[in-house]
Amino acid sequence: MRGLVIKNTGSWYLVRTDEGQEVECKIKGNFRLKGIRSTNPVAVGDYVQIVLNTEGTAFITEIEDRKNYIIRRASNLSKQSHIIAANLDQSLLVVTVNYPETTTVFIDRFLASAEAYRVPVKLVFNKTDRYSDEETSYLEALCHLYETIGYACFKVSARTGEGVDVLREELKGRVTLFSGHSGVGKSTLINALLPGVAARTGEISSVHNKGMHTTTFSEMFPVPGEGYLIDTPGIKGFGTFDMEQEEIGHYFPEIFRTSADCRYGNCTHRHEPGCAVRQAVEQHLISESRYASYLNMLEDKQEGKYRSGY
Ligand SMILES: Nc1nc2c(ncn2[C@@H]2O[C@H](COP(=O)(O)OP(=O)(O)OP(=O)(O)O)[C@@H](O)[C@H]2O)c(=O)[nH]1
Ligand SMILES: [Mg+2]
Ligand SMILES: [Zn+2]
Repeated sequence: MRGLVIKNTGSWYLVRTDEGQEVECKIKGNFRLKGIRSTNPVAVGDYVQIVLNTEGTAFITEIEDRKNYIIRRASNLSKQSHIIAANLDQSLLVVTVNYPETTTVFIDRFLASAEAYRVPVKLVFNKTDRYSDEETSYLEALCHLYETIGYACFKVSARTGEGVDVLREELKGRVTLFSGHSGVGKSTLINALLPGVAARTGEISSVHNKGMHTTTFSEMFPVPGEGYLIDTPGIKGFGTFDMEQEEIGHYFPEIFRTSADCRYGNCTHRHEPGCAVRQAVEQHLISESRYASYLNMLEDKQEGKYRSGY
């Protein structure tokens, strides 16, 4: 029997069969992603074959080839990876300029990783009801920056409903991954977008101005008509998993376009003479914050470490 993995709670997987039945499943056999050690061989969004047993549960016996997937390092020191979700049409990165703060380094690392996995990303700026004038101006400046590069931006408030109808249109007929720091309001937004769904939400800590990791497992919710929305646990960092140093510039669209004019083909845009990217930064054609994020990603390649802070 064929089905879709809609939830992953540690050792159990909830599978919705093509007939619409929901079955709790375990894994049988040894699934390996070519050469990559993963903490979860099967991910939300995977299409699988299952074999029912007499207790009404089932074994997952086969995974269909994935169209794509988003993966990250399981933890700071770990060599293992964690597949966040598979078979995505797009990813929405939920961002807040405050409560909690999302830095441009975090945004840019996420965007670059999604480019590497060929998953289109859009940015959703949430909690517009809560910002000061200064924070609102900063948010406007960020939207302008990312729209100029080519990333669509949406301004919403899950609390007041502002912008939610416009965002709902983006979900129709697509499998969409929701990502972002803990506490930015992913689950609250899902509840606003899909009435009838009850995603669990939590407060942000008043002491640390950070989320409390309320959502602990990825889960797919059906979008009326067609499509799915995937709620995920908040992420702290996004390691540059399986990305080569020379590749990083390819995943910053404006840096990649400009690099065609660098004197050297293998220019890393740091200190090489005739670097068109550095010149564009000086002329404010490429934003300093984007260039800083690029350097930040290059650096952790050089140091060979994963930066938990991003
Ligand atoms: N003012 C305001 N608060 C919001 C908004 N959206 C969410 N919140 C609040 O932010 C807090 C965190 O919301 P969640 O939806 O649990 O955040 P999350 O991103 O799912 O967090 P994790 O599951 O931990 O990753 C809750 O107290 C929400 O009520 C918003 O648009 N405006
Ligand atoms: Mg949540
Ligand atoms: Zn260069």
